[in-house]
This record gives sequence, structure tokens and C-alpha cells, in this order.
Amino acid sequence: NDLAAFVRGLPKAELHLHLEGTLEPELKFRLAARNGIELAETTVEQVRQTYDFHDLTSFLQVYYPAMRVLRHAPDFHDLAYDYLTRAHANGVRHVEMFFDPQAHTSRGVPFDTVVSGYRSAIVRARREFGISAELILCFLRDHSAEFAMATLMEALPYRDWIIGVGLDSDERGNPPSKFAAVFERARGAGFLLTMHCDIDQQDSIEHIRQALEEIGVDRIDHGTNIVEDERLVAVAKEKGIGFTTCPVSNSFVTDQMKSTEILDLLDRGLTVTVNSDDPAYFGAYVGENYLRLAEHAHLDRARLIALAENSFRASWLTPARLDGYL
Ligand code: ES4
Ligand code: ZN
Repeated sequence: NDLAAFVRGLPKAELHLHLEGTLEPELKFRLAARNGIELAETTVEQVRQTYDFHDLTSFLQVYYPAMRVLRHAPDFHDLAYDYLTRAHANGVRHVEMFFDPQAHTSRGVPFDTVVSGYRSAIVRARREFGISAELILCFLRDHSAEFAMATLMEALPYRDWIIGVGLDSDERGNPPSKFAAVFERARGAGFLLTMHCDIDQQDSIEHIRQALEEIGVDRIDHGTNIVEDERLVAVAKEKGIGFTTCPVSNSFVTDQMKSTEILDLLDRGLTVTVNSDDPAYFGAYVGENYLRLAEHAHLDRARLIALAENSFRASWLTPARLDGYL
């Protein structure tokens, strides 16, 4: 309809997207066949039936095991290339994509295989349809700080291909402070910094405070609970921190889109953005996230434009490239 076409036509950046979360059932079957891997499911419908989550734990229990179909560089290439094709069709001009190297190196897939596969897709998509894309290395916070540090060391030779580092997976009992030394070292090596501060965490406010004041992040992923703390809202505003919210993902892992919080932050002038998180698993690419939020919170077109503009403001594009979008 009308609004869908309007949203598709808005130039957008996507800043909160897990490449491993773009594995559509069809590609899962293709990769399994190519690599001689047996799957428990035999049809696309059966796979989709397993994509039924009510919290983060039930999601992660499906998410990580599915990655075993990714073995060789062309597998990582195909995953990223399919996503970039879909993002382009959604009106996305620029994307900063998370990947979880530890979910692959811990299964014996070399770091270079993962990064080279993803990188070749980025170069190809840029050449074929002009979309620009960057990689953000995400550390798994439910693993040790030592494993994260070792992964950062493996990433140093690939500094030109990786724009920043992030922190994802299960947040319970795994605060930002656990990784303070890793992020300090990453900043020193020239990486930009972001972190998931999920919305359903008991200590979410304290985690947001640590991310902003102890780690000194450049961006926060999710983080909408900040509305509960006036002082931190002021700190984030003063630092120009971007927030990458994911309405449809939130509705799966918490049963709320957090639309009140998203609008509140937007209207207070914070750089809040809309993103898809794990679109294959949550059944919604970025355009659908704008639409579902618009429907739920009765957003007018001016607000949708503001959100799309924020996606560039919160991005890590250089000032010269940013100028072309604003
Ligand atoms: C994730 Cl929804 C979510 N939460 C935490 N970590 C993740 N990695 C990929 N999707
Ligand atoms: Zn995420």
C-alpha cells in the first residue's frame, strides 16, 4: 500500500543487524545440502515453525545451532549477499552489520574464512547495486573476557575491513564492565564501540550507565530503558549517542515493541533509529519494522522521515559521505 511504498522510498541506513540472523530457511537448506549436513527439518515450513520465540533464551537456543550450516567462505558470502540484496530492495543505502566470529571459530571455522566471505559480499553488492556496508565484530558476552580479547587480537590484521566492535548474546550476569579491558584495547586499535543494552534486563539502567560512562561507547544497541533515568538521557543527548532500536525483535523477546519509549526519545531529540536485528528469525526486514512501529504508535510521515534521517546521523559514515544523505 501507500505507506509501505513511502517507507521503502525513504533512504535509510540499517545499524543493528546480525548477519547470522539473516539466515532464511531456504538458504539454510541450500547450505546444508552443499556441505553435506543433515537437518532435523525437511521443509521450509518446518523450519519456520521453529522460529517461535517468547524470550531471549528460546531465541538463542535456535539461533546458534543453525549456524553449523556455515562452513566455508562462499557460505558466509551467500548469507551476506542475500541480505544486502534484500536491504537494497527495502531502500537501505548503507548498513553496519554485526557478525559473531566466536560462534564460528568455536566450531573450528577460521576467523579468516568468516571475514573474507562477508567481505567479498560487501565488495560485490557495492559494485552491483551501490549499497555501502561495514562490519562490526560482536563479542559474545556469555563467554569469557579472555576469549573476547583473543578474538580482538585475531581481528587486528583485518582492521580495515571492520569498523567497530559490539557486544551481544545473553546479557544476564554479563555487564559491560566485564569487557572493559577488551573495549579499551579495541578503541586504542581504532575501532568504534557499541554494545547491546537489552530492554528486558534487571540491571539495564546500570548497564547503560557503564556503557556510557565507564566504557565510553559511541552508540548503544536497544537501550530504550534509558527513559527511566533523566540524568543518563541528558548524558546521552550531550554525547550525541545513537540508539539502535528493533521494534519487531523486541516484540518477540519481551512482547512489547517499546514504541512509547522510542517515541519519547525521538521527541526529546535523541538520535533514535529503527532496525531489524535478526530479520529472518523475526520475519521482518527494516521497512517492515518502520511500518509496524508506525501502525502501533500512529506515527505520521514526518516522524518516519526523522527516524530515517537519524539512521544516517547515528551511522559511522564519514562527514563527507554523511553530507550526501542529510
Ligand atoms: C540477538 Cl535478539 C538478540 N539478543 C542478543 N544477542 C543477539 N545476537 C543476535 N540476536
Ligand atoms: Zn541485536
